[in-house]
Amino acid sequence: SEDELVEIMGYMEEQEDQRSKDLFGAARGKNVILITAESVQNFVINNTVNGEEVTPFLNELIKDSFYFEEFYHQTAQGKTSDSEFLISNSLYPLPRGAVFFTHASNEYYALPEIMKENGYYTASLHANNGSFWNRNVMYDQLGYDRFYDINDYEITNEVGWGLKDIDFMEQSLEHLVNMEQPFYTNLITLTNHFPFDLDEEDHFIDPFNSNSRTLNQYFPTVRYTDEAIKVFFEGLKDAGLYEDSIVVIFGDHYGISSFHNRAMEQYLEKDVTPFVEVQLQQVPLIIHIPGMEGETLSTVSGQIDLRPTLLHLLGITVENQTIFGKNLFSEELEELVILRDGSFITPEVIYTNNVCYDKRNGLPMEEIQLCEHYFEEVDRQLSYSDRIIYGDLLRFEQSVTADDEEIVEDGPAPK
Ligand code: GP9
Ligand code: MN
Repeated sequence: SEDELVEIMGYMEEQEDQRSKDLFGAARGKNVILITAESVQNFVINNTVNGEEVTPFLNELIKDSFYFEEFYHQTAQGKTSDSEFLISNSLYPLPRGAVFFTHASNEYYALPEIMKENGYYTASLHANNGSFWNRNVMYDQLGYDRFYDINDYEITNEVGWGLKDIDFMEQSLEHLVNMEQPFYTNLITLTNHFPFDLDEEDHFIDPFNSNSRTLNQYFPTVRYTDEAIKVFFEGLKDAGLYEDSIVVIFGDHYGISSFHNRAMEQYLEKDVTPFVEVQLQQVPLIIHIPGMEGETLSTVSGQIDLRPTLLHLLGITVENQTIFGKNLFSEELEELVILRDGSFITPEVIYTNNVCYDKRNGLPMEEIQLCEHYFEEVDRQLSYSDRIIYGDLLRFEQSVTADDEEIVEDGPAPK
């Protein structure tokens, strides 16, 4: 009967609440190691090319991790720096230009700063020029204690702009070993960057075979980064840091643009419609907490959600903050992910280019209301976020929230 279902659903909700509560502080006090996996898209996970796994290490790691299988990048022209902005601030990047360049002197209340307030040493590690994306300026605003840039690495093995990922991981480990604990760090990889050039000797798998040299070469470079992450985990264990750390791996943005849709169709063996193109904006999110059981979550989620999710796991509550992301373990989660171009995704629909697609079959829907319902919310979030950045509004954050508290004090006493 209906009552039975109500009872069962009530039970499920309870379970969920309990899980969220149990996870609060599950990683309290641990070192936090983010790995920004350059250009790694989600379609390579648990996938093969010429019969060989593209990401054998990550595929194994996922079994012992929280793996969000429908997690979207929300970056725009600021590429990697936009991903850093999303994760640090849980705000949207700008529709044009890179906020790291255009608004680097704004007031922010960013994740590194919050971690610092909670007793963490904070650092970003990236073997490229410190001025790339204006990082050396913006990082001060975000609250990093230290930026390990190209000058902190011995250039043993170069590709493109920087050190190859395996060397980068080995040398980064030395920095971590000498770091004050607990630390919050972001390791930004580089080898898997367009145009995906890599010496033959570093190829663990063969390229794909299509008329897109870019897509063909993408597979061996992703495979190389997967190997670098494996090397990192082994090093972490050897150094005795593994048990005291959590590792969060995520893709920063797409690597294969729509110019390569034809080759992509050949690889995926299906048409790349606008519906599929939005899904190709999925990047992996893997949260590995040593000793915890793995779980694959189908929650519709995005980079903007990482900060509150991470803080939940660390058991850190932030009082005065202006963010758009949501704790992905929350019991009241409304699953809505907004991409920077105004496309959006829910468990039921994908809206892009003025078409509302039904997720069950990938076809345009007759009932546009299912999408229309979200238009206001999507506009509001993007425009509020833009206004915060353009108006440097976070400089008022502490005084506005202090005013709020006064109002509460003047009001009726809480029961
Ligand atoms: C540059 C690296 C790559 O330092 O983060 O930048 P991208 O081109 O991906 O934004
Ligand atoms: Mn990038």
